[in-house]
Amino acid sequence: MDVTPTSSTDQTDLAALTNPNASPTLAPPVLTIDGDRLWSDLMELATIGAYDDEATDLIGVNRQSLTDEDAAGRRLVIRWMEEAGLIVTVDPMGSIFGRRAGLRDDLAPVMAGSHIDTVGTAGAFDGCLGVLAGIEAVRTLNDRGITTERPLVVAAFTEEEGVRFGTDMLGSAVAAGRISLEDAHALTDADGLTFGEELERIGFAGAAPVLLDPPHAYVECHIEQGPVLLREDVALGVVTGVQAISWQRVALHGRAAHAGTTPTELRADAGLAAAQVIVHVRAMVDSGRYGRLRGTVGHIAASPGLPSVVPDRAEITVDLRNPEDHHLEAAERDLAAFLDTLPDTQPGLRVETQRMARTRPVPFDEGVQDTIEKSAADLGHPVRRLMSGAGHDAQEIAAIAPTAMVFVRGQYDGISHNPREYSTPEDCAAGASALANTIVRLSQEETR
Ligand code: HGY
Ligand code: MN
Ligand code: MN
Repeated sequence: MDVTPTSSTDQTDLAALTNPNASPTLAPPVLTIDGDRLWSDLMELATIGAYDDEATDLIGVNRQSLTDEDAAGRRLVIRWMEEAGLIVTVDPMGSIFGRRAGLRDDLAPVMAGSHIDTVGTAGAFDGCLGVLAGIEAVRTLNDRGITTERPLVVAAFTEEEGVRFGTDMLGSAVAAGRISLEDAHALTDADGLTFGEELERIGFAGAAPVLLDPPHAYVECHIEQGPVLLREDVALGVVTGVQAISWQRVALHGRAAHAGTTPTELRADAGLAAAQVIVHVRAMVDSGRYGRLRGTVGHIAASPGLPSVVPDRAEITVDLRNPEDHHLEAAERDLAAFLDTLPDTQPGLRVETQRMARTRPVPFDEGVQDTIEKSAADLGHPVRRLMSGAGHDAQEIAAIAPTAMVFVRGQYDGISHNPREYSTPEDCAAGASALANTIVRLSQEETR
């Protein structure tokens, strides 16, 4: 890590940052974080929940929220936060906050954060980069003896992925008031264990307030998880917002029957119905009627799952996304109308749907975007502004504070939610340095 004041003015600026009476408007020095230290943390955290991924022949990460692996990852991150001098608190969702005092400690803090829970087939970067970059920014300030005007907070929100308890951005949605603590604690996983029970079991039911005091601003550093920055040969992106997300579970109830003896016209084949839904989702996307709709049936299960038995039950999840909410609503109506027609196609077939998640498109704060762009430019990095295809904690915190994100280029066409997810040490360091400089700039602001 090194703060490299490039001119005497920067020296003055540096002094200004440590002198409580100095004018906070001086431009701060350009900070560069310790990329090796950040990379070492990323790789160490990735060992927790590591598994041999047969499909890719790589080491993947499975550290789903509130598992023992997640608890171990939490303890490691809390240790790193405390070693960096942060005062750590935990809220009743298990979200972790590390606070660093500012010269004007009564002011609302600048917050940087993300998540450390992962999907079941993850790489080392999704979420973790944002939390560890926040800690690295603090270490960089410590190394140079810089105290920012405003306090800083590094956050790790619980269950951002939503793959265990069925609703993504859960911890940040509760902190920002979109989902109640009671509803969140009542959510269950595939084994019927509730979020609340599992949080108690791993010992992370914290006593901090449920609702987050609105920070002055929130910035999240995240791997892009898509191909745009790589294709345009740009290391960093400034995120303009997040598209709308709709998750629902569809259960199809038919009738079990012998695969050989049962005439086709007497069947209520749940597996067939599930296949028809999957084809219909893709047909909606290909129709062009719903703008830039993306549709994914990620979970497909049929029971009893035996070769000679007609499935009597099938369950699928439908993930629909769209930058324009009116198109997403129209696609949801289309799907609902299609599901209503299915019972007529097979006598006795019944269809059940359950809403899992629904978030609207979220635009990010222009001013925070501009601050990120300035910080990246100070580091010699041009940026590309882009919308996020993935959901993020930032979209929840945007409801209570000016918010934006810095994206870091991913390799291998930006694959993510897969062990092949990868960004280079250099690009991760660039993203973390841009984050560090952004939070310092934001910490000097009187108001927004
Ligand atoms: O689903 C998402 O986009 C995010 O990874 N939770
Ligand atoms: Mn993420
Ligand atoms: Mn993710």
